[in-house]
Amino acid sequence: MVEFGEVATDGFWYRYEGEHLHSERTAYQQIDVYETKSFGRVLVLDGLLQTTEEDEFCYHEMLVHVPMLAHPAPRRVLIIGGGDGGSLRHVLMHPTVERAVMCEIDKRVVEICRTWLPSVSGSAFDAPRAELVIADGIRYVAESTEQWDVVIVDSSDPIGPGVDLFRAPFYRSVAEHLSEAGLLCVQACSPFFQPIELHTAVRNMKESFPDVRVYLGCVPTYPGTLWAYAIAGQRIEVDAEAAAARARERGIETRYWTPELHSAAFVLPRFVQAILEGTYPRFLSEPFVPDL
Ligand code: SPD
Repeated sequence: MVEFGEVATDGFWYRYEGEHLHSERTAYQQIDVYETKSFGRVLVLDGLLQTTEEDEFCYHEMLVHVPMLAHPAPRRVLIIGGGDGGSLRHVLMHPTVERAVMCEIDKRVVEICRTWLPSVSGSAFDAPRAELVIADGIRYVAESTEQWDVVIVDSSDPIGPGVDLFRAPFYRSVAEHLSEAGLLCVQACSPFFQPIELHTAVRNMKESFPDVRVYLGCVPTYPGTLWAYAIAGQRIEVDAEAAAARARERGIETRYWTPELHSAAFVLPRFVQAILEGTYPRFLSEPFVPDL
C-alpha cells in the first residue's frame, strides 16, 4: 500500500491510498497510475490527478455533452489532449459525428490508459469514425485544412508547455478553423484555487469569439470539487428543452448531465462572476498576473 497526494494549495492537499501500478517518465511528463481504495484506477500526470475510474463521468459528460448538445448537428469534432480517451468515448455517443479526431501530444498517455484504465475509453479508439493523431495540438489546429463543428480542449492544468492552450493565439487559431455554428469548449480550471487562470483563459477567448460563457460542474477528485468549463462561438445555445430534444434524438444516456443542468450549470455563484469580471478581492490584494 502506498500514499500519494495532490497539492490543491499551500497547506491543503488530497491524500489517496492504493497500489502503485505504473510509473514512467516520457519526453513530456511523469506518468503514474494507481489503484486506489476510493476511486478505482487513477491517472496522475506530473503529480496532478487527471482521471479516475469512479468519477470520470462527472468531468467528461460536462466537458463533452454541453458543447455537443449546444450544437444542432456536430459532424466533425476535434479533441485536443484527452489522452485517456474519455472525451472521445463521449463524443462518439453522438450519432451525428462522422469524424472525431483526437490529437494528443504524448502517445504513452494513450497507451498507458488503454492498458491500465481501459473502461475510460471503452472501444472508442477502435471506432471507424475515430482517428488518433499523436502531435502538438496547437500545431495540428494551425495546419488543419478542416472546418470543425466542435473543438474540445481536454487539457491538463495551464502549467509548463500546456499553458499555450489557454492563450489568445491558440483560441484565434481555433476560431479560424470552426464552421459557421462551430463551438470551442475547454476545461477552465478550479474557480476556487485557480481564479487567475480562469479569468485569463476567458478573457483570452473573448478576443476571438463574440459569445463566451462559463459553466460549472462538480468533480469530486479535482481540487475544490467545483470545476469550470468555458464554451465559445458565435452564439451559445443553453436552452434545456432544445438540449433535451437533441439528447433524446441522439440516444444520449448520461449519469451526470441532465437537460436541466445543461442550462443551470451556466448560473454562476457571485465569487465566480467576480473572477470573470476581474473584481475578485484576491485579484486586488495579491499581485495579479493575468498573462497566462
Ligand atoms: N487538475 C486537473 C485537470 C485535468 C483536466 N483534464 C483531465 C483529462 C481527463 N480526460
